[in-house]
Amino acid sequence: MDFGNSLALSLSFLFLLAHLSHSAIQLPGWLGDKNTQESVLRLNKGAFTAPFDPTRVTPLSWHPRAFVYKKFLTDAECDHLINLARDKLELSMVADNDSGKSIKSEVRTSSGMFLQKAQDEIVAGIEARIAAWTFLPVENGESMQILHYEHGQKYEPHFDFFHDKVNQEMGGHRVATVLMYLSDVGKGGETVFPNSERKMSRSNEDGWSDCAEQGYAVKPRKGDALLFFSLHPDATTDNKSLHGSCPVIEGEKWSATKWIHVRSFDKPSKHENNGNCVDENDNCPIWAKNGECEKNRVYMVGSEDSYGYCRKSCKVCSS
Ligand code: PD2
Ligand code: ZN
Repeated sequence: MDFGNSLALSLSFLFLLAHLSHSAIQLPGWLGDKNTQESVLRLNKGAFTAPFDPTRVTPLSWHPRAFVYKKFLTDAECDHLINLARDKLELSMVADNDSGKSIKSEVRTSSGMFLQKAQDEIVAGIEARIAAWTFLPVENGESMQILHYEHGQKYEPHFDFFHDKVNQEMGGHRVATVLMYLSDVGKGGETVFPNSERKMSRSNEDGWSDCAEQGYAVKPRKGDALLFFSLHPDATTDNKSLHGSCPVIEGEKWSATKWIHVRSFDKPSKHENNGNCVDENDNCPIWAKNGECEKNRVYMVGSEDSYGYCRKSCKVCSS
């Protein structure tokens, strides 16, 4: 096994450990030991939420890595999220590729708003279920964004990872996105992956819009959730993760987006506090000694659009 693979494996293992130790605080345990259907996850304040049910997850594509979870949300949860957002919608913005600032753009014509993290028990329950599904801790997630698309409204194909460094200061790159569909859509509104290896293939149903023909498409169905990764397992950006929301042709579309970062989005890491001149892994000195600064440059040192994890040991800090 080459080092890239073993590094990715050990990163996954660390992720798992971080997730489990985090879960031990946030999610003290499974209750109800007879069968999964009766089990629930207990949240911090003693509230309960439905567990992650792996039998409802189907892999859609490996390039990009994308999965659909049927009925991830109950109808009541979907209606609750819509009701929290309905009166607070504003024109959606996009991040400017150079400055990282939020700007209005023809690329994205929906309206939306951000909830607060753990705003209420239902939101906290959904966030806990997302963490259980993705193996990524709740603290790595941004607050949930609720989106509303009316006739003709769309989000042109884009990447969820950032092209600027400003937006990576909190939590690093976005590694994964969970898109939850809160309503059925008469026609259109599909999520489309124009660069997917499964181009032009999709489930065998009628009623797809022309826009859905530009790649692999997923139809919005109330309660279903789509998980896809914007980074490869070695933490480089995945150009196959390009995706968009097709124009709504009939009806309206409500969705909720949870963007998840590689590190905590709630508290700044060492990396963000100390002018980037730190190692973020205890193994950095030994890896650097073994030549990994050259062999695994993107992870160790970074690239044009992201910082590496062993900048101190690789001696690339400017200060
Ligand atoms: O609402 C969607 O379907 C959608 C599609 C693509 C949302 C996003 N991207 C996003 O919020 O990043
Ligand atoms: Zn997106």
